[in-house]
Amino acid sequence: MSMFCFQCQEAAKNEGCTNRGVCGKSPEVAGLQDLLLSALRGAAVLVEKAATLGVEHKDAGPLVAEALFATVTNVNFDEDSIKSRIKATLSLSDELSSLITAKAGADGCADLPSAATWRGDEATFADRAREVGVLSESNEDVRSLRELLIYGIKGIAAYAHHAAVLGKEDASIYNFLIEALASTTKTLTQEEMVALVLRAGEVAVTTMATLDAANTGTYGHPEITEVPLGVRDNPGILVSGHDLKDLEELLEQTKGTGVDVYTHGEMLPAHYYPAFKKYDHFAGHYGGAWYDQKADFESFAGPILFTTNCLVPPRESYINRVYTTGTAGYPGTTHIPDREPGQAKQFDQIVAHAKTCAPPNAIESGTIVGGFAHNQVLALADTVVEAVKSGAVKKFIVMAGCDGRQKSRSYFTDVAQALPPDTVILTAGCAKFRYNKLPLGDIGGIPRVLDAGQCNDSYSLAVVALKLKEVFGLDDINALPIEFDIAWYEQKAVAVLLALLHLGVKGIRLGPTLPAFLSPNVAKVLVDTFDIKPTGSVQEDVAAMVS
Ligand code: FSO
Ligand code: SF4
Repeated sequence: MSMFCFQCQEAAKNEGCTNRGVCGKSPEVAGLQDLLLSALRGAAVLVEKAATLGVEHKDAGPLVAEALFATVTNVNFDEDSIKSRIKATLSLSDELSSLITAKAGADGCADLPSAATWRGDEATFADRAREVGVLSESNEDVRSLRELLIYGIKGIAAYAHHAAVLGKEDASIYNFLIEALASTTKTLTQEEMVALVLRAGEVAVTTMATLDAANTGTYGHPEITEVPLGVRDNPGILVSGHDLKDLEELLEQTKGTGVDVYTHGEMLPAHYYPAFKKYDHFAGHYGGAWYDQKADFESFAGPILFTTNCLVPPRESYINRVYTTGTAGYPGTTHIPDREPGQAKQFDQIVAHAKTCAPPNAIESGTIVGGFAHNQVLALADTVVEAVKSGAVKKFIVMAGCDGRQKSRSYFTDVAQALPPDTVILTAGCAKFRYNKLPLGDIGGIPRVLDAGQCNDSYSLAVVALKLKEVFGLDDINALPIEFDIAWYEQKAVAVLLALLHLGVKGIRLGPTLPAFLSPNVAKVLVDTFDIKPTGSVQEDVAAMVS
């Protein structure tokens, strides 16, 4: 076994990747990510220790959040990038140790776990990584609860980082990241570990609300929008990932250059924001979900900018057109450096590259409709409530989450097609690409697929559900005519799932498989407490959901 990782839905044999990641992650990068996690745990212990002495380190929270984000599936495959984050984390720990020693003497740093005391240079990273991987915890239930918590906070960290880029930060979120990381070095009871996992759900709600406020405060509230799927005659740049600030700066820097900008994958919902509509050269959406990127990028012909996941190891034929920025990274691609304080990122290289490329080849035509985030749906509340009262809409099916490569994910397309015409699908995240281009029609003007936005905009679906609960005078969200049939892939979906559990949602169907990192006992806790169930056959699930 040269590595062990089971953090995403595509873990080999639904057990774990042991030689090379199904995602393309090398054993070397997997080991470095394990070491980065260990260094972060150690730094978190020192942050907690310093706090007991009244010492705060204001850079710790953002550093930890960004580093956690870099270890999310399909974000960063670049050894050098992960190594520099390990070094930055160890430097943070050095600073904290000095601060603690200055306050409390040498005894201040006594009795710390090895995660907090280990130091080493690059030459020692690989050996240390072998000691600190996921399997270094031998008790499978402890391992399962710790990893469930770690994956939840990876998702939270990603959303917190996006909000921070737009100037919105919440110390309570960073504090929880620290508390959760440090907790995994301690001997806790099962109840204490479960409680932390459930608190991660609460913090995930706070974080998605913070990001929602950051996005809507900066770019306006998403509104119903028809997004073109065809192409124009100019060269183009394709933007993928989730970072709206990167998109904004690229749109500014491509104004008047004769280069158009298109979205791919999870960047589709950018079109729903009023602030981006003023750019005439924001030309439309190109292609399908992230896993379609190899074919989509071949035919796109121009440069592609990855602002976050999901990055698939690029083919030789187009790797020279792939640019990464922020937490994203892949060896052999060009990385656009972070912005200097008070300045925009510099995208001139990618713009110059685009000018040398042919226009994109058309792969689709027509438009796609989205923009049903909470403000827009609540503006239509009367119509929606009337449709429910009249019986025109019998059920809402929340099919949010992520898409992935596995063939079994056709389940979600089949469910969308098999649902009766008096049902409405509420979606967010890249899961939508399984059914958002199907001709499912509308109900009295309400489209049968309502796309709220990116995976973090699952928050919008929760806001809508809570509003409906209030309108219908119910005291339990589960009494609403709403079913949850969630597709998961990576760790942001874990955060979204924990958020739904915190909001009291029960009976969620989760697919296409239950997470490999849930031990039988931990899975039982979730099933018994929240009635979570794996997706089953299309026929049975549809029948149960509409009954
Ligand atoms: Fe998808 Fe990838 Fe948004 Fe994820 S593109 S899978 S949950 O990164 O974040 O929905
Ligand atoms: Fe395997 Fe997923 Fe880990 Fe990649 S992220 S190595 S596919 S479990």
